[in-house]
Amino acid sequence: MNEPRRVEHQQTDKGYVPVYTTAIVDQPAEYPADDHATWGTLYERQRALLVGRACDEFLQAQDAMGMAPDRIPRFDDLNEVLRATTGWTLVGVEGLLPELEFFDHLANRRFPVTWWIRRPDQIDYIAEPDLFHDLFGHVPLLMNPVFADYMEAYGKGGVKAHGIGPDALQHLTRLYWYTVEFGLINTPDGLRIYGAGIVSSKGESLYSLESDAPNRIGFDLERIMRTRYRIDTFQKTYFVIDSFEQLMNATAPDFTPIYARLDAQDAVPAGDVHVDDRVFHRGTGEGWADGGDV
Ligand code: HBI
Ligand code: FE
Repeated sequence: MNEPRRVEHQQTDKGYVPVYTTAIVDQPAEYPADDHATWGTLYERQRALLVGRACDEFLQAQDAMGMAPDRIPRFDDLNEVLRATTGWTLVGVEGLLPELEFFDHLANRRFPVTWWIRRPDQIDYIAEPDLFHDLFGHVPLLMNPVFADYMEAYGKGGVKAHGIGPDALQHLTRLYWYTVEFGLINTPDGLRIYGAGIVSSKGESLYSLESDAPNRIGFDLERIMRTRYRIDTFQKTYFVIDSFEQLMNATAPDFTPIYARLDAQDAVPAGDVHVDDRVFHRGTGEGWADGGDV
């Protein structure tokens, strides 16, 4: 089992968390059999759930990259196809990066992927992003040209927001959370998942589409940037985009006046629904995957 190296724990705004060095590291030449087995178990379990639940772009990209359950993919192999398709590459890191480093990578079409995978006893949940979350969850959609443009634009916006201050950063981090991590997309066949935090989670892959508990609200940039979120439970609200173009277009304007407007408004609790929200209801036929209640 490869353990993450050079880990220091520090008191940060996210609590007492491991803060890793920001260095780029090479993917280990070899992984122990246990690690490959963990990858395979998670890969097969998620793919079985995601056909009919994840958006086609995600599933097709994952296949096009040659990802498979038998072994942990090699970053170099993925980079060949990814670089040729959208100009993105993966870089190995120890784990969570300080925001500015993370944004700078995205702004340069580099996605930081944690080089180690969770232990077998963490297979159902791990509090921080590991190789499975990053590689299985985040990387495939970087093959989609429009989403790839959005991720670069997001990184550039993040570098700017970091220069403006912590409030702007908080607003922008919510946008990442409710799109890149926990986003849903509306399709002619119903609602589908594109968020990495959902596709890499067995429970949330089901809950996000089939439970009556959470709200599902149409994409609204400022509504999202005002809405709080929880990092330790399933989401109380999912935001639904109509297309990746909608996401890209929403990030085209300069956010400075938007941040000023948001600073003058209260944050919205994660579970709230407003009268002017475009709400997706079960049973209206608007975008429901079939499946049991969870
Ligand atoms: N670092 N390696 C890594 N991966 C992430 O997904 C990540 C990060 N640092 C910050 C961060 N995500 C979030 O704060 C984003 O919302 C910006
Ligand atoms: Fe993530």
